[in-house]
Amino acid sequence: MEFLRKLGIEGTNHGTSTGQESLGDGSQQMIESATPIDGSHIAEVSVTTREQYDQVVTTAQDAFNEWRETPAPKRGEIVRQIGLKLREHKEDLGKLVTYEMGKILQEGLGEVQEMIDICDFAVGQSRQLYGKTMQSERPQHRMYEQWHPLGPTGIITAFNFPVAVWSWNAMIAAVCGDVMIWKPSEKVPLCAVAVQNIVSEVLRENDLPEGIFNLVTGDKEVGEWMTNDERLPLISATGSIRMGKQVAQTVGARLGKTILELGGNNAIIVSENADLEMAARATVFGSVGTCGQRCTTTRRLIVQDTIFEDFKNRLVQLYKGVKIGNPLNDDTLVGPLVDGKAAESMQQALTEVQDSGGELVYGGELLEGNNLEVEGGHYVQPAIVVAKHDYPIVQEETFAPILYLIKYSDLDEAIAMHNSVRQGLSSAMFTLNLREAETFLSTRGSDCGIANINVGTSGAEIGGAFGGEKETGGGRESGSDAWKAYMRRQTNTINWGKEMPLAQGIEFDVD
Ligand code: UN1
Repeated sequence: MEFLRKLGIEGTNHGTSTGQESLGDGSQQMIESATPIDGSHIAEVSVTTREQYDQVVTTAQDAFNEWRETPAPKRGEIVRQIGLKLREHKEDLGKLVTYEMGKILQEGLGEVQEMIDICDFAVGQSRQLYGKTMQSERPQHRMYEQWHPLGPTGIITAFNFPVAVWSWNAMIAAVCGDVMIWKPSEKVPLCAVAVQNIVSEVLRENDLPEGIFNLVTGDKEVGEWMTNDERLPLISATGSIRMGKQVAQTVGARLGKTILELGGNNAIIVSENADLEMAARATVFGSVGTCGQRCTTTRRLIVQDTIFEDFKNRLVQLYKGVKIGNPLNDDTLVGPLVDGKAAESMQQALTEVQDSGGELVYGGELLEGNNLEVEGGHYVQPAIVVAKHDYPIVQEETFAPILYLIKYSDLDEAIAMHNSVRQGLSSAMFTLNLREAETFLSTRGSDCGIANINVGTSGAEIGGAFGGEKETGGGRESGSDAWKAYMRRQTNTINWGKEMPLAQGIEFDVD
């Protein structure tokens, strides 16, 4: 396929950026990448061995010595060039994201746009790594803080955003002067190989060491090499809460730093004072977009009792119009789930919620081979279930398009239900009432990292800090001052006088 060729993807690909082995002689373990669209084979990627991993880290350490001495705005210039190259490859890379992960083409392209946006942001950031100047209590002393790069940074990403989440981390960390070691999800290794090809080309064109951006490929074991590795001062990991807890413990045990972006269980509160048309549209994008596989997916809808029936019917109407099928087709809004396991956990969740007393009001069917023009993928009908907020399954993040509808009568009750889950990523309220809106955003309102009014839970812009509280892990990535997590802070005090006064007025005379 032409787009694969243009991204440098071959039948067999190197999954490790350095120490490249000869492929195809059977000595190297391979991962097969198949498309969720119809299950057909795309290409293979080699798995990183322990020896290759160590070589990658050494290469990264060497590159770090050069990169950290490069002025930050010059590092920004490299990121600018990466942004330009991503623009050139937007169509092809967007298509590969769709092909390998299964999200619709609009979203595949959107994901590459998110990479381009963060590049632009990071270029500006490269001239704004500000430290503060403080007033010293001692005469003729100057006090300030400065920020230094941390070192080789491990980036572990999930299948659902195969390229964008890496770029939030990597582009910011790059201008901060760090070098990167990326382990993508083994479900989408080709997207990572394609991105690696793009950044390597920019590095070569600028005579910079290729060890600035590194790639390793494999399963959990490779991730564990990284989390245990004292040579990596920072691990940024995106994925499940279970995975995040392991990462936090392992990295914490060696007192390393983490940025964790884990599960969400995002809700929208829809008040009787909302513009219901807007609320319904935002809900549909948030709940069925990416086939319910975003960490920001709308999973719970907390609707005021006075409009509950009306709003439920509106949603069912809209859901009926959602075209499910091949994500490469222009009119498709929902593509396949990533694999059979995802389809299974969706079915399990639906059984469980109905056992608890929930009422399935729409969807939930597996569509394999059923009225679809493609076969071999795991296509599902997004589901709407009327539920109670305390059903055990409603507390869980099921990575599939299931929307739980929950009734409320007053706002305090709605907020209490909203905040009753263990996750705390994204949240929203639809209302045109100022008091309600401000209550939702106040200290007794949403406990999430992201809280919106009349904007849904998913589809955040890169300019804000992205991440969440509680079991979502507390990390922040992409915009605002998220850059600080990729650097170490140093407080400097300089005495330019002729006396040696001590702080706190302490007298300590030695004569
Ligand atoms: C994720 O699902 O891990 O806010 C990231 C959003 C996207 C990013 C989602 N910009 O939905």
